[in-house]
Amino acid sequence: MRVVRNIVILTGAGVSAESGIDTFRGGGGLWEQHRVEDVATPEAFARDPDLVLRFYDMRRSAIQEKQPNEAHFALARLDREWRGDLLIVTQNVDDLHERGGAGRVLHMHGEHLNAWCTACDVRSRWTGPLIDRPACPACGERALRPDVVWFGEIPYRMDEIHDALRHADLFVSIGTSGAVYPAAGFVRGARDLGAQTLELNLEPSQGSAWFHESRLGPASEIVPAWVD
Ligand code: BJW
Repeated sequence: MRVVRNIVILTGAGVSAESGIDTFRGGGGLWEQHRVEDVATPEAFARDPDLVLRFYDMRRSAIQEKQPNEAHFALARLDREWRGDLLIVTQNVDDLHERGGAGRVLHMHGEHLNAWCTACDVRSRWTGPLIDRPACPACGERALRPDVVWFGEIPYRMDEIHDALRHADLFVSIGTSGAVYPAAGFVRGARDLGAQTLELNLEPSQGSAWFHESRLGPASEIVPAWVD
């Protein structure tokens, strides 16, 4: 087995579940209350922007009251102490990795606390509601949308992610169902290139068979146990 120097960690909604942020799939998941097609596609936004903006305003306001949990803190410790390359690629749009103290974080599905101006293409920090159509701080147009990646859109910074995966000795997936591509395909790519692969999740994910090892349990317990 090769020596581990470079680590890529993929996180999903399960890492924030114990902070009180709903996951997407499964019992009680967000998609049980809202059809994906109604709220998380560019077509939905074009058809009913008020519905989509209200959905994201509600979630943006809720995450600001949530706190990082032991899984976020453990990953931040690893980030601080690991001397090799390390990248936390998160599918989450919350900021709990950063508030937990992690620095090397890449948000491939965007961030709730950013708005994207479709008129001038500038992204700005945005913590308030978008339903009232506020003006873009850069160009003044009322064309802000949540800076998140919807189905059918291309996730962010894919070149950087692929580059990190190419050099990874260890790929760890935490709290994600493996239902959404391209993130669901990272394990196969990393493994084909020789990385060891580890899954930490409450239950086996859809891609479980691709991992060399799976450890099951709540993230707040199994992530610190793995890190420490
Ligand atoms: C715990 C726990 C605890 C609970 N402790 N664990 C190939 C095949 C088929 C389809 C496609 C394909 N490639 C692309 C597609 C289309 C599509 C897709 O994947 N569809 C599938 C449904 C099949 N993908 C796309 O459209 C993507 N774009 C794309 O592919 O562009 C083409 C392209 C890519 C690359 C280069 C060039 C071109 C875009 C996908 C965008 C996803 N957007 C969302 C919404 C973001 C904004 C928002 O928040 O509203 O992202 S959807 C939603 O799913 C969100 C999440 O990031 C994402 C993943 O969900 P996640 O994190 O896995 O959550 P859950 O709920 O599914 O799972 C939670 C897990 O945690 C579970 O396993 C629990 O057991 C566990 N858990 N509590 C530990 N306490």
